[in-house]
Amino acid sequence: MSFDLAAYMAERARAVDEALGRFLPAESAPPETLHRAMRYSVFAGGKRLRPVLVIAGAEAVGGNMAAVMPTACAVEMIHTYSLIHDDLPAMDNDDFRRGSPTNHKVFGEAIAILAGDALLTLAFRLLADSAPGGPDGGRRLHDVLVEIADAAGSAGMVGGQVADIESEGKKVGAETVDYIHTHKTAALIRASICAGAILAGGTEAQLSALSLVGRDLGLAFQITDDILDVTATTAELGKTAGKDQAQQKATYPAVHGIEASRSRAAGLVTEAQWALDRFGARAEPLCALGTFMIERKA
Ligand code: GRG
Repeated sequence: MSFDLAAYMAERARAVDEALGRFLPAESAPPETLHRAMRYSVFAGGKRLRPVLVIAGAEAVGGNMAAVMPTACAVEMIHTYSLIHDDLPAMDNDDFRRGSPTNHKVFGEAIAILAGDALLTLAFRLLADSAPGGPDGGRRLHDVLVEIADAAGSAGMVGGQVADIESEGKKVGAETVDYIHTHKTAALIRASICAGAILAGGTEAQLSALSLVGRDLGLAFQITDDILDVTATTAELGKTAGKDQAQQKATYPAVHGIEASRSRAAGLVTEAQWALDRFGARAEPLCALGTFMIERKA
């Protein structure tokens, strides 16, 4: 029987939602507006792909969901902060995200900025408490903090976002698009898988393999995102379609064309799935998530 990814994702996303509900400050706790804004975007209906990848990364090396749940939630908070800030008028200036009005449309720009700041900070507060037991628990926690901080900061997502902004309206080459995609998107996806595997005690060899798998899957995810921006509708995406072309963004289809972009994304997933072979049945979820990255419709 083939692996039931929909059931796997639904079950884990449900557990992540429940944990996020506990980790986020209550709406009734002051400052209420800020906490409402944080919860508004976190619970706006995301796929929970990155927290599921933290869990799947842990499972690939024999770990389990409960032990990595705070880390999984931290990664989702960092992702949500990036979306809130990306949607601001100073950046992508979007009115819709996850099918609802963007955070600044509901709460105003100042609160949206601060909700993003508070989510990023809370994520690291959660990570601080995530050390696994055992003699090397402290080292594993250190390695996870380094992975996630590097992936989220100027060496990762923020750096990629800057390159993205600076490339708008310019004719850029394949190397620049690869830089943007590997930093803006793939870095956090790679770090999600690796963080789960580090906490679960993956060996050096396993972590190197998963690092490459994460990079390939992250790049395939963003290439697919670029393709969907051209081929899907606003209703399907829950955000404005066709914006990349309108804003003259550096994308895979713009540089390579749609067909070459599709085959590059498929090639990356195949490469990742080969590398996952050595993990056996434990990596079935990661393999299936790879296929999902390129077959998703939103
Ligand atoms: C503002 C620091 C900063 C960074 C922004 C992540 C990002 C960088 C911008 C968001 C816009 C964008 C197109 C990002 C690429 C990554 C991406 C496709 C995000 C959407 O991720 P999904 O599809 O979203 O997992 P859901 O809503 O399902 O969580």
